[in-house]
Amino acid sequence: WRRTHYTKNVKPEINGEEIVLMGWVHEIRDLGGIIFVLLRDRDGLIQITAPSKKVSPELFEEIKKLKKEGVLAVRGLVQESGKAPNGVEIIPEEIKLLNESKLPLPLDTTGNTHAEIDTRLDSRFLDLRKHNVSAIFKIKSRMFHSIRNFLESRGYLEINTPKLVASATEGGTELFPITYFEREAFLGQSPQLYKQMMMGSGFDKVFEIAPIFRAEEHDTLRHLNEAISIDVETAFTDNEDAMNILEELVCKAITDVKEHCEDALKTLEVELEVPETPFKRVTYDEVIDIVNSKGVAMRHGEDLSRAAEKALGEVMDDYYFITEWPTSIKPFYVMPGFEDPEKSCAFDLMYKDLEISSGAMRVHQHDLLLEKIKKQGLNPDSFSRYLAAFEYGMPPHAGWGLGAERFTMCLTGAKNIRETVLFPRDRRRLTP
Ligand code: ATP
Ligand code: AMO
Repeated sequence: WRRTHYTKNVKPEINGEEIVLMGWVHEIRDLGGIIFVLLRDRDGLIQITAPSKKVSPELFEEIKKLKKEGVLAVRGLVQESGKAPNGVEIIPEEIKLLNESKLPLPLDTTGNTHAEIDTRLDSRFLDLRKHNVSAIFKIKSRMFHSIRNFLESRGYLEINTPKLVASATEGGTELFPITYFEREAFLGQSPQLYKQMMMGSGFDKVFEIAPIFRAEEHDTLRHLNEAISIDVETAFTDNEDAMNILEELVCKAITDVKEHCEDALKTLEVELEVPETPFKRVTYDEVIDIVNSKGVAMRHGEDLSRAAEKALGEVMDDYYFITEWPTSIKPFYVMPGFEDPEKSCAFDLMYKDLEISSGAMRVHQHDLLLEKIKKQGLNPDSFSRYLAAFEYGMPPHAGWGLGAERFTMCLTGAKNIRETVLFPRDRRRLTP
C-alpha cells in the first residue's frame, strides 16, 4: 500500500474517491452499531466511520479491536458528510494495523489532559504528535528556509565552521570544556572568530546556521545550553548596513511564514504582523532614561537587567534596535565609535523584552584588536591564529548573530524557549 493522501487533502471535492491514508489512531468511539476512529497524520485528523451495516463483519471486528496510537493504514471511500468534523469522512474497505502502541500512554496525545513541560519533554516523541506542538517546528523550518533563500538571493555564501575549538569568543565564563585527546578543548559558543577570518579570506558575504554551546548556569525561559545561531558577516560595510540587512531578513521571514504556515499559525492562534521598516533605533543612553522613568534602576555601564528589559518592552514597538552600547560592556571585537570611542558600533535587536540578536561593526585594525584583547584580560596567545588574519589585509566588516530559537518564539508566541527545540538542553536536561 502507498499513501495517496494526507488528511488535510481530503476534501468534499474528492467525494466518492477511493484513497489510502496512513497515520495513528487518535481516538476511538465505539457506539455498538457504529464505530468512529479518528485517524491522525502529520497535518490533521479525519474521521473513519464504520457502520456495522456498511462494512463487512470481519472488518468491523478488526476496527473494534483498534487501540489508541496504533499505526494504521486505511483504504476507503471518501464520503461527504455534514456530521463529520471537516465535512468528510472515510468509509473503510480495508485496514492494516502496521504497529500497536503500548498502553497506558505516558502522555495524552489528544492534549485534553494538561501535562507539565518536563513530563512532555521526557516523552517528547509523543508530545510532538500533538498538532499544537508540531506547528512550532513547521514554522521554524519555514523560517530557516526563508532565511537561506533571502541570504542566497543577496549573494551570501553558506559556510560551516568548527564547533570543537581551543578558546573562548564571548568572554570566558560560558564554555563547556571537553577532552580533546591529550588536550583541553571547548564546544564553540559562537562562530564569531571564524566568520571574521572569512572576511580576511575575501569571501565578502557569509552566513552560518549552526549550534552554539553556552554553559549558562541560569535556568530561564529564554536560555538554552545548546542553541542554533544564525550568523551573518559582511565585508566592506558597517553596523548601519548590518542592521538594515537584519531587519529586512526578519521581515522577509515573517512574511514568508505568514504566507506558507497559515495552518500552523491558526493551530497556535497566532496572528503575525509584518513590522514596518526601518525598525526604531534607540540609543543605550535613551534606554537608561526610559528605564529609569519607569522606576527601574539602571546605571551607565550596566547591561540590561531583566526588569529593565521588561520596562523597555512595555513602551517600545515589537521590534527595535538598541544602539551605541558602551564599548566597555561589549566584546573585544566590537568597533569603538568613530566620534566617541566610549560608544561602540554594537547593536542589539529586541522583540518586546527579548534580545533576539546582537551585532556590530568589528575592529579590523590589528593593533587596536590586540590592545582590546589585552584590555579585557584575555591572553593574546590564544588568539594568535585569529589575530594573524588581521595583519595581512583585513577589510572593514560587520555582522550579527540571530538566535534561531528566540526568533522562533517571536514567530510562534512560545513563552518558553524549550517549546521551540525538539530536544532541548538546559541546566537539568541532557536526555532525551
Ligand atoms: P548576551 O548577548 O549578553 O549573551 P543573552 O541574550 O545571551 O545576551 P544574557 O545577557 O545572558 O542574555 O541575559 C540577558 C539579561 O537577562 C542579562 O542582562 C541578565 O541580567 C538577565 N538575566 C540572565 N539570566 C537571568 C536570570 N536567571 N534571572 C534574571 N535575569 C537574568
Ligand atoms: P550573542 O552572545 O548576543 O552574540 O548571541 C547572539 C544571539 O544568540 C542567541 N543566544 C541564545 N539563545 C538561547 N540560549 C542561549 N543561551 C543563547 N545565547 C545566545 C540570542 C542572542 O541575541 N558573536 C556575537 C554575534 C555577533 O556579534 O555577530 C554573539 O554571539 O538570540
